[in-house]
Amino acid sequence: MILVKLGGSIITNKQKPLTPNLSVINKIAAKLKKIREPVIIVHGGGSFGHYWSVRYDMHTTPAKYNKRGVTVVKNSMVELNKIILDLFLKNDLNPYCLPPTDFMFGDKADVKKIKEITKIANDGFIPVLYGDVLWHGKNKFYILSGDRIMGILAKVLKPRLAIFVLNVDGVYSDMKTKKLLYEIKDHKTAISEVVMDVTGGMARKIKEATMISKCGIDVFLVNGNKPERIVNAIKGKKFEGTVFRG
Ligand code: IP8
Repeated sequence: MILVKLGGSIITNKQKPLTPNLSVINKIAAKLKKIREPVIIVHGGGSFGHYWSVRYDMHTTPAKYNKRGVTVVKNSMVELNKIILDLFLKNDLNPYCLPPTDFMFGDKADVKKIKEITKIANDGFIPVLYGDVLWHGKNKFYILSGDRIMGILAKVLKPRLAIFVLNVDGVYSDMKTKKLLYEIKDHKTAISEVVMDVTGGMARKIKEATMISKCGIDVFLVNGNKPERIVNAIKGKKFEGTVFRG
């Protein structure tokens, strides 16, 4: 089984609020059709969920956020999720929508429910999960990122490999020359090398990728504008991107 995270930066246009990258989602869906192994998809918020989270100053830390903010973030994620489900359907895939409330209790993962996701994938569906705003208890809410969901799933399900689909080629050691790091084996060195040059988003991905690879799982970071790279990573072919060796 394979875990794939579709980053918000690739499935939406982050410069334009509430704008999906329909052609990219469509091309990725067409490539997923070629995969003969159970796949679980997780997607991010991009110019849908992140746009509203920033407007309402909502973060991953549980707090009493603006109620309207909670509602519009949630609503925007449902909207983006529906766009993805529709394009998967159009490409003859069988998406199975799973909002995080289906497998989380507050900020705790429901391990039984998470194990069920593999069974759904084994039955020929593509479970589609996504980052969202979640109730934490006592009127507090928090943003659960898709990257965090990847870490939670990987720990329980131990997939054959995990892939983060981005809008860049992978992890750059140097943002000026855009020198790509092809393979990261020594995780501590990798993080200290790149963290000063990356955005918060990339730093978070590196953190989750490192954690997942420490469970013995290979983690690939690939550019979704070249969706054949996703297939190459899955089929063990030569590909362009960054691998965190498990
Ligand atoms: O794009 C965030 O998920 P991410 C989801 O994976 C929301 O960080 C609601 C902003």
